[in-house]
Amino acid sequence: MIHPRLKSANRLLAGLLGPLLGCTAFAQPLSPLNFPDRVRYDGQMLVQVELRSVRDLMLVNQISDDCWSHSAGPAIAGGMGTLDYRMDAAGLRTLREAGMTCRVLDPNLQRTVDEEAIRLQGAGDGRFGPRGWYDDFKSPQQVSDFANQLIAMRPDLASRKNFGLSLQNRDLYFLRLSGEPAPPGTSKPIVLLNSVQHAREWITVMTTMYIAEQLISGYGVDSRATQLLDDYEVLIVPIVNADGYAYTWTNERFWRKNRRQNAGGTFGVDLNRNWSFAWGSDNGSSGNGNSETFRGTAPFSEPESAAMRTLTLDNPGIVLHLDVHSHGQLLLYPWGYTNQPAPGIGALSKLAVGMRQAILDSGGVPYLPGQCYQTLYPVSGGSLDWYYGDRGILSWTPELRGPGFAPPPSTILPTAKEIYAAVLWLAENFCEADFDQSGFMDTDDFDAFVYAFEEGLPKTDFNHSGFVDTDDFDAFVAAFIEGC
Ligand code: 0X9
Ligand code: ZN
Repeated sequence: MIHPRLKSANRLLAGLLGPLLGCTAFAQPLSPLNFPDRVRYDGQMLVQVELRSVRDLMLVNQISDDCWSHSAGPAIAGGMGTLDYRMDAAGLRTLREAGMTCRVLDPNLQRTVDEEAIRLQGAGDGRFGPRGWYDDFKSPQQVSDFANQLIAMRPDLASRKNFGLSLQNRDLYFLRLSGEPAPPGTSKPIVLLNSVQHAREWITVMTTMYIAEQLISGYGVDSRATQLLDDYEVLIVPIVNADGYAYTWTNERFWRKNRRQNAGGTFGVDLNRNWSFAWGSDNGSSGNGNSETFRGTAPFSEPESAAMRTLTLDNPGIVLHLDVHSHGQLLLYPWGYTNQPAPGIGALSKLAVGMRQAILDSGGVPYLPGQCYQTLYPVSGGSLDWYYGDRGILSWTPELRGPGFAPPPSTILPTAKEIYAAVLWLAENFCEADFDQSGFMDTDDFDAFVYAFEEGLPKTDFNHSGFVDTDDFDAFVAAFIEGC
């Protein structure tokens, strides 16, 4: 803790020197270092815990509520896998005394946070190194400025729109990218990407911004970027949890939730437990405001998740969705709320396996595809299940690279590049004519379409015109004949 007297001396000094140096406090780079009230992590470490039984899991959950990552369950014979937790030395001792195998991944989280803050302060002068904008993580303002620069580069391809306000009245915005327009009376299928529902997962923002940049700067130059923007419209929400993300830059680096003041003096709702599909289960979320997975008082009680819902309903052409998180090198698909397989799991899994391969082919690291519930842990009220279960939109949650939430900045570009490769592959291999989502196309798809079309179901609006008519039938037949 900084001594309060030192704090006021600092303020005094800033007040005197600011005008002399011709600058104000706001001209300083936004670095956590400029915020003396930030939460400290003295004595805290990141520990990878090997779980062999449910008893192990229960014990570790008594020690720490802050799970940071996850490895594959099947990776350890006869066990349940490993999980990474933030804890102190006493917690580690308790686990070891109970016979559990623990590996300290980061012995000193405060040092990691300090090193990052010093680096970010140095990087805040507007000059870039060899990796350009991806040299280091970027503050909310820097992300917004970069979005504007991208749009200024190609206003014919890219635009930006606000779609709501956060709890603390920050603008929530998305980028819309699109090349050739759809034929009159129809619209193109839409890919929706969003990052940072969880405030501390900074690398996810860098990744979706990289995808935006690659598509914009690659249009007309790179055939794959061009094709993607001609075939689809792409919506990108770089910052869902606007208040939480800002808060991690100023006050608490490892904050996860939004900034709701809950009853009982606790703060924050986990936005990824606040969606209405399977909301409310204690298996995969918590009813306790103190918990890192607090689901809120009602589905969509939070303006940030509610605005995402509205954005989605306002864009009925969305066919693919990625909710980008970190970390764990996973490609998760529904369901999160149950271990039962989702109907249509064939297509979800086949496309996840394809994305894994595309990542590897691009020179990236291995990502493990799998159903969220078993591959990671139960999640109820998450966006993944809502997109798939409520809207019928194919949805995945990539968990990007770590280590931790403050990885070295050299991790940013390789991570962003591999996820861009996955998105390109996904868009190129997604097949709307696989109507029954079995993972391959056959006469069952034809039968399923005809049946749904006769019923007038909204999902047979195949040309995305806003209503179902014989043009949709013709569009489906054309796609079916073309094959996948
Ligand atoms: O717990 C989560 O919300 C995600 N993991 S994280 O470590 N980034 O917090 C996993 C979410 C998977 N998606 C859904 N089941 N909705
Ligand atoms: Zn997350």
